[in-house]
Amino acid sequence: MGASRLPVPPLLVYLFLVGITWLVILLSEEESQPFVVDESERKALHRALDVVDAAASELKISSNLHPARLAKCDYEQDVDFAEEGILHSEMSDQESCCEACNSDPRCVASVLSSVGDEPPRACWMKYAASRRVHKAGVVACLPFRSQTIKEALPLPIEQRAKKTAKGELCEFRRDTDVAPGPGETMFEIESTQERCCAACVADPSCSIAVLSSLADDPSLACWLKPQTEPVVYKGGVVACVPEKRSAESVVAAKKILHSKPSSSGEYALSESSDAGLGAEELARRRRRIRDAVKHCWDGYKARAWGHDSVMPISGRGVSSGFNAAVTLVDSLDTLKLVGLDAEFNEGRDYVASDEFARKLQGLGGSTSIFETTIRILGGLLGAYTVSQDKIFVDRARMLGEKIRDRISDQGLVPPTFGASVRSGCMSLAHAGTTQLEMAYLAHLTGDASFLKAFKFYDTIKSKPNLDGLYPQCVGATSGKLTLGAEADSFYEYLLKLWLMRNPSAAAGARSDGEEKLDEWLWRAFDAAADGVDSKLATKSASGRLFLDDLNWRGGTSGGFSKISTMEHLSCFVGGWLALGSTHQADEARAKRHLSLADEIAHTCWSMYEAQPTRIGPERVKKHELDLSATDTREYILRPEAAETWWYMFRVRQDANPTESFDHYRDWGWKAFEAIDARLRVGFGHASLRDVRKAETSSKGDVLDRMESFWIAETLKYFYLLQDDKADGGLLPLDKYVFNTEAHPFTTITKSRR
Ligand code: DMJ
Repeated sequence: MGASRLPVPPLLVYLFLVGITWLVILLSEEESQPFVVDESERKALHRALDVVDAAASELKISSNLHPARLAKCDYEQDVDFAEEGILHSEMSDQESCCEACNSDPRCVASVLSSVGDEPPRACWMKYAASRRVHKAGVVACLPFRSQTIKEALPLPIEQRAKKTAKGELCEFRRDTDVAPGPGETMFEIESTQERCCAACVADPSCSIAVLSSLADDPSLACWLKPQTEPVVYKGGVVACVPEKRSAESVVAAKKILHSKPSSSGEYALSESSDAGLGAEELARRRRRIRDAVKHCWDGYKARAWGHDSVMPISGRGVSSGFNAAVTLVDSLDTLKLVGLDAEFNEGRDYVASDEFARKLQGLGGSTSIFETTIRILGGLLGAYTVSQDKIFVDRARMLGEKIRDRISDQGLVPPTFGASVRSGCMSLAHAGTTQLEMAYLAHLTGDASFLKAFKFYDTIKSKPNLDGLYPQCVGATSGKLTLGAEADSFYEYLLKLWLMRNPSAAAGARSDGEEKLDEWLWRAFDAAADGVDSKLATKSASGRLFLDDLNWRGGTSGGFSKISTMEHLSCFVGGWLALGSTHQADEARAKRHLSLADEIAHTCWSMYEAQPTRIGPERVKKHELDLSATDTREYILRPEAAETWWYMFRVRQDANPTESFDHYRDWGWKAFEAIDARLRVGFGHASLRDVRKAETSSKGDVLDRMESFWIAETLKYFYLLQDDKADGGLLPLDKYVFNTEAHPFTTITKSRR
């Protein structure tokens, strides 16, 4: 074990101090012993904890392992837990397995399987660990934190009241909180019910103490509050009221335990409880999502810095797709948005480094131009939008020139840097997904040569289409018509480029040519929106609206057949239609498009809700939500459902500020919680082989893969959905346009063509 590698003197000091501290705690918890802590004892306790922390940081110098984590692990030989776990990694060891549990706030214990197990020496994370079983060769690790977790479990009813040494009765109330107010203080982190209550008894200004839940950030923190109102119901929290201070409002909290909680499981007692999610709940959700972003960033930083991505289970760095730190660049604006400024700055410094410049120069060969454009160029431009740091424009220009030089005179884009535009089917999505990035880059640099990308619109406008829907291969006279793979973002950019160029603001300043482009963009978007409505939207037997694909045989008179397939990718259509509807002059059309968008948003939610994991699949076939007809049940952390829920929420809330559209937020929150619970692993979030399988039972159920769009898009949309700013949110839709990878660009009021 790692402990034997530690130098003896500091270790002994440390263990001695831990022992003393635990003795103090244990004595205070004995039923017959007073657990009141007076001011001097509290200070002494804090001093002892400070010394422990100091000793821990001293150990850091001479240990490869995080000393606090190491010291807080308690190994047990031949012990397993019967509860199902999540496979964290194979061929692990005691220390990494324990460390993995320590870095996941929901992990109660981890278990390293024996050499004879299948798979051998695998590390399993357990989120419950009360059924202890004997199993030879297995090693269980209980993080020190589990002690406090055990103490924080809901108390049996007879233990709700305890007498203090002074004869005061301390009453515990499960799931009862008091909303934050002036004068409250945090007593300590990683507290327990008894210590928290004793601290309140000892503090004359304290009326109620609240121990936060395991899911809170920080978890199990003890808050001392002078105020007892407003009382709120909050699952997992325990309030403690010293008898003499017990307030009526706390008694009132009992009443609501019998009421139906809101869909989020929590609601305020106050009259305003029906008016939508409170600021506190939204803040709690944002904290959880921020924590997920940080977890992934930390994993990437620790194991894959400078590589394209981290393999979230094994912690290996991989650079096979780009060799240009794609996760780092793709994550930057999300880091800034969620308030992880230090992490953003680390990333920014890497972008400014010569190493990164060399990587950009080296891009070529089999690297996808489409993915490079949306993830890396888009990531650099989004980072500029949120920071105004010119280094991002410099780097974007370097990369933009490379991409511009690969675009043909017809505006076509080869699949890779090394391929030619002449070979085979030219993808509609590839050719139609550089214009937004190039327009923004031209705007920021003043270099109109980037607008070469617009040439594609001259090419496509004369090509055959059916009701505004074009085949996946540019110029084909028949073939697949879809808003899924190989086509999706072409349609997305028709609207978004039109929006970015802000025609209403710049109309007077344009030449004829520019007006024509903008007019065509809008008409092409509008026609495609109608095409989706009339040709692709199909009601299933159960009344849900799906987006089918068409096999088009060419011509305009009925030469097509439907393919009942809807990809997760197509879920973006709801957001696209909702956004477009806000610019429709014709009210009836706007209403029709918004209602279609809403039905798509609902269907995409059903794709999640119908699965035992509550996570949506890659593809549904024959409208079967039980996935009996699909050819893949994977979930690879895709964003499109969350994207549509966010647009629907934003568009409808902006139009009706007094109404509540929290159901979209709740969908996003439930999806986030489901993904976080099922897929959070040691170095990020893994992907899922089968969304119908709620438990991991064999190798390969959880895939060692975290695409960069998880942080760039999915977590960003989850976060934006919980934004509570009344003025239209963090990135209002009238000021920002998102590229297809969710990187925010500002609208351009001055035409540069
Ligand atoms: C993202 O990279 C982009 O949204 C792209 O347009 C297609 N989908 C992936 C994520 O699903």
